[in-house]
Amino acid sequence: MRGKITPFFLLFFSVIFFFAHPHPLDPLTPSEISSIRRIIRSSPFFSSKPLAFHYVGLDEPDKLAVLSWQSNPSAAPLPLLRAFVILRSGGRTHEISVDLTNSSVASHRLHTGHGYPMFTVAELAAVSSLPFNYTPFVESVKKRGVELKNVICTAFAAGWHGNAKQGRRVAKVQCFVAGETVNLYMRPLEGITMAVDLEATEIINYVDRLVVPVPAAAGTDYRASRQMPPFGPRAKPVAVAQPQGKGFAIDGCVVRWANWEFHMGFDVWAGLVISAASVVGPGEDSGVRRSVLYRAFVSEVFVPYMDPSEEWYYKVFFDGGEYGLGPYTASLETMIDCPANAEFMDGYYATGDGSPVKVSRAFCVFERYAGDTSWRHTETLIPGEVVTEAREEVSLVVRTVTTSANYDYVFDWEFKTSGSIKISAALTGTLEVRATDYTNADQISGEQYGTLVAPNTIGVLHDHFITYHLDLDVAGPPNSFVKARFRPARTGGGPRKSYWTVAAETARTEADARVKVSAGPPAELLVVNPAAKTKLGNAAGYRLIPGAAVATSLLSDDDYPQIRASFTRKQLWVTPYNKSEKWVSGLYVDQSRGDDNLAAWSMRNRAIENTDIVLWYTIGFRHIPCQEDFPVMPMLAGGFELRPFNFFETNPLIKTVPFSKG
Ligand SMILES: *[C@@H]1O[C@H](CO)[C@@H](O)[C@H](O)[C@H]1NC(C)=O
Ligand SMILES: *[C@@H]1O[C@H](CO)[C@@H](O)[C@H](O)[C@H]1NC(C)=O
Ligand SMILES: [Cu+2]
Repeated sequence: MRGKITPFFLLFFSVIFFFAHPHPLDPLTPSEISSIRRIIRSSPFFSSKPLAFHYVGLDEPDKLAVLSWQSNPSAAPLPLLRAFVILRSGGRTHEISVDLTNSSVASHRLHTGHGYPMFTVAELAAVSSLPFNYTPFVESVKKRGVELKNVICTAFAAGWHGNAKQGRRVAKVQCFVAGETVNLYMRPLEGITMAVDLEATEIINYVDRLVVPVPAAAGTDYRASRQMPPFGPRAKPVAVAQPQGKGFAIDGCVVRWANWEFHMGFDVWAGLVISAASVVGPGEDSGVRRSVLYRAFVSEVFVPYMDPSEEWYYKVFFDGGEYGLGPYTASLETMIDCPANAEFMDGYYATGDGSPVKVSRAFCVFERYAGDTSWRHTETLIPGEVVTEAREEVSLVVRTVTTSANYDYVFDWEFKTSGSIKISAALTGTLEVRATDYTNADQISGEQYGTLVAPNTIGVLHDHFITYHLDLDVAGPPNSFVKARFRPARTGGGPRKSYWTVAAETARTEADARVKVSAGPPAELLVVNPAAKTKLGNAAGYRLIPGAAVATSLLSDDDYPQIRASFTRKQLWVTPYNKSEKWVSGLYVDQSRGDDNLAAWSMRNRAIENTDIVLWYTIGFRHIPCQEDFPVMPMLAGGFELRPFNFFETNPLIKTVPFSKG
């Protein structure tokens, strides 16, 4: 917060301005969202037209302006506050920049390229109710011996499968049976495919191709109240205690804890956005706060299913760009999603009609200590004593959960006092299954696209690719990307015949920086600031350490979903910072054609050495469903770590006071 004394005549203005929008990267507030709606509604162009708000978010201020504001918040003026809005009106897509400082439309252009903006929650709900008044569907339900009142329908993105003509905004509607269970995703009404027009709100194509049994409700419910004895396995409760209270403080959207400071924001596309993360060093370096990340968030979650049949081929979902992670962010609960010592923050986004909606408890923040050590050593060679010394591993976790229809994604950002940030995504929730005649694996013949996980139920093969936008600013914006390759070497003679060494290569252009983690000679992936050296002369750096989930796409290059998500061929890409390159799958993902995605931008092969760079890293899970994933799957986590490498002068935890001495 500003500590400066403000002259009286400025007080009124600055207080309003200040409390309304204290940090230039703060997400839009509910009143700002309402103002945006009013400004657009009252502009002459839109005043009398029907329109739908598909994206409303902060138009990020110029990075240099934010950095200069950050270096001296009390002196520099706040960068201009603008919102970026995507509207549909009159069958066209409009991009609008709204200036909130003077309540005006700053720019307005039409999007004429391929693809459409993300769906609104309301339009998906509207088309999901269409089948109930559609006679052929009612007949299909009757034919299957299912009661219409137990049927629940939902809308899915239809994708793009090669048609040259840009048609209308269509989606597919699929229906399920609830009734005696809440686990409707385990009971698909298989064989029925409906295409709907999202803007006319009508069914435009209906096919009932095959009748297979609806899997039974028995055994699908996951509610504790519906389980029958015997119960178990059972663990005794474990509690968290913080006898001296919480160690972090939340000031607006800024979190301060131990040696870390960062900003948390909410965006309708990405959900959680972490900005301006900086850390101070140990001992003599303390007080010197240096940046690590400027802005980082989940840019896309791409989930292609591997069943090419008529009912399933279109199931290649872009949960970020098609639906938005924000509207499906869960309201977190203590002792369910987060421990008892957590604090919560709300998020806001705009509905299709432009009004603000609140996502209560969209994020939680908590300190974690699970009895682990961050370093230890036992020394037995000192005469007369055994020295054992250790420090506790304590971290601060920021968590958000998105439920994309059947799946739940738990996104964690774990900040460690050691300077590391561990970023993880964990999958849980229910599978997407295909109903089948088979009731036993022995009956199965011919090509199957999954595993029999219950009678009449095939868990279909699929991948989850979660791509992070990581604008690292290691000790400042000008960074280089270095691949340190391990090189096996031979000695010329002597007792040892071989060893390994490292050859560091700095990537000069985007093409040098594409990395397939799972292939080729292993390399350390490093971001360094060539101008920021330690006292010993090493360049300050951060390593990106891939974790367990490193799948890349196995779809062929000419397959339409792969054309759209061509960036899933490699885990790591590096681009020069460009404010408009935020969304890895492009700005208009629904029915996109791959002409505005990371792989397309990277074709320009721009210089990336010693400049402001952005890393894009994809966590990839290849998911072969198994019986344990039924009726709800146990959490499966993957991720990566950003870990300091010559960033600090020494182990940053050498001067940390242990709990027992504190
Ligand atoms: C609002 O402010 C912007 C930036 O200063 C300026 O370009 C624009 O002309 C202003 N619009 C109106 C309507 O005053
Ligand atoms: C920034 O990105 C946009 C979208 O990819 C592109 O049109 C523009 O040319 C880029 N600017 C620079 C300087 O590369
Ligand atoms: Cu899965």
